[in-house]
Amino acid sequence: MARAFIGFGGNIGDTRQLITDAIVCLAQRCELQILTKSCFYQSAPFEASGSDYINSVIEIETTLTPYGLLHVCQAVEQEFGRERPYTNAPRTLDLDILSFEGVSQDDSDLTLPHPRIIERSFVLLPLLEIAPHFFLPQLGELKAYLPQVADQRIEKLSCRNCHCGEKAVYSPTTH
Ligand code: PH2
Ligand code: MG
Ligand code: MG
Repeated sequence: MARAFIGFGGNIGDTRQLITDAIVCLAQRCELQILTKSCFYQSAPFEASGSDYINSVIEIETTLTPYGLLHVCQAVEQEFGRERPYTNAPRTLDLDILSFEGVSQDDSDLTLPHPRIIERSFVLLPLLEIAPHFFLPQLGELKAYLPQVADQRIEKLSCRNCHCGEKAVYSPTTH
């Protein structure tokens, strides 16, 4: 069994519902279990165009290999109508493997850990919400990178089961 983190994002349609449904879809696979889900975050498109994105991150445990998990993620993207007309085009649903326990690789099809984790508030914030001490051997504690993304607009959305949306906008002094 390996632990892995998957990031979700989208900016076409009802993305909260799409991510929720995609997680249900993943949960039905016997090769993986969902361990933790972050809240939803609304963020400005980063090096991309279109509407604001909704993002979230989950932690899973899986018997799949990294490429096995990639194929599952791509199948879910297809199921939810993902099209790829051009790089960073607006999308219904994007699933990115952020890290896979014990794996560091630089393949053109799958680089692990994800090479841009620390550059993006829409990845760092939900990831650190569910794994506050997340550490990568190459990078150290990821929370150290929060100040570098503090200028990227992002808002934690409130959800039914917690009061997480009460502090609306990320501020480096409160995390
Ligand atoms: N995904 C991208 C490019 N830019 N910006 C935000 N806010 N959220 C995303 O998920 C995102 C992005 C490419 O995958
Ligand atoms: Mg992506
Ligand atoms: Mg992707």
